[in-house]
Amino acid sequence: MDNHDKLALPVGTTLDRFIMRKQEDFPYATGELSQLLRDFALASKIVNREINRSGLIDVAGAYGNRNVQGEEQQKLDVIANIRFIRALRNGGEVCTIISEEDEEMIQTGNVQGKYVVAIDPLDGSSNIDVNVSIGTIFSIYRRVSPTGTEGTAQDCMQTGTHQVAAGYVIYGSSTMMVYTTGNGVNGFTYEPSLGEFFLSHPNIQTPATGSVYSVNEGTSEYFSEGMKKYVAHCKEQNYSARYIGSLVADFHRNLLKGGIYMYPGTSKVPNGKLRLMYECNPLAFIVEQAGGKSSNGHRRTLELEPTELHQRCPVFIGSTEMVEKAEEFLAAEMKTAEAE
Ligand code: AHM
Ligand code: MG
Repeated sequence: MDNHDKLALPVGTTLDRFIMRKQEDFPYATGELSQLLRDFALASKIVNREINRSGLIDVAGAYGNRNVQGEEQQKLDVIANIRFIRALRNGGEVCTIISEEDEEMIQTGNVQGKYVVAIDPLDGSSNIDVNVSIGTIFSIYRRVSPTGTEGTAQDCMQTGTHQVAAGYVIYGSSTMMVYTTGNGVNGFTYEPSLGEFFLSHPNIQTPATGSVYSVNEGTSEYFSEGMKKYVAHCKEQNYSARYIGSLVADFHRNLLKGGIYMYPGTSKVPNGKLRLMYECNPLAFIVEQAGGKSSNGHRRTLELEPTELHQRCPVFIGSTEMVEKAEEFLAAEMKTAEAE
């Protein structure tokens, strides 16, 4: 680096430029997926701003509980849902959206749109009030129904292996967007003063093993025998327990450092809590692209057959060796049950 360069360090690659470069790798790409990813980035910047201001809105009621249009202030998860849906509707590439916040499919009116999106607009939203990291999770599929018509349930309930892209935004000590289009995982950090995401974590590879396990042990009374034994194994290995209770934050930490996140089925909630379409599949796609693994304890998450928009499924996700170990404990439990 010469003296002139040292005076002003380069800022690096913006998300926009990165998406554009990637598109050039596909000679027949029309740019619609690239545009869609940019729509997500734009909406997430707006949501980031709203999250950062949320403390202020509560304190002393500086903004009151009505906005300038006289509408009542909504909870942030509702606001985030509106922001993402609006951005995707305006973008024009998406015919149908399914959202954790909406019971039914949302038709955007863009019948020519080639894509459908599944989104959890603000995951871990109970953590907003206490300043803990939260996130947005999204997943993109190519529609299977013909263009020119509204998207169908079949479009929205494809197995995870059909995802074209998936990503998340973590609103943490810094805001980051991490995504894959099936060709590795890249992470971008938001620089608020410039209003841009910059490539900060190229080609993320998750460690094959780690020393962190993340599970809500407060519910261990309801764990199966195999699950109890696996958690005991984690303790024997001197793993650290780390559970923020905000999936994106727990997942992101384990992705970078190695570890396993688990939301098992229990006697209280047999299918766990997390949603296949909005939470498990997108993160499973990302973790696999980073060299990790995700399963429901017995089967690969991405191959689970969706039967309902909001279906829940147990999830064991993270470093490959740790997920495989958990599966071993659960398989042993099944064998014992069969023998009895
Ligand atoms: P949400 O979609 O209602 O926000 O719930 C999902 C969240 C995850 O972020 C988190 O990992 C999990 O719920 C925590 O659940 P629990 O409190 O049962 O451990
Ligand atoms: Mg959620």
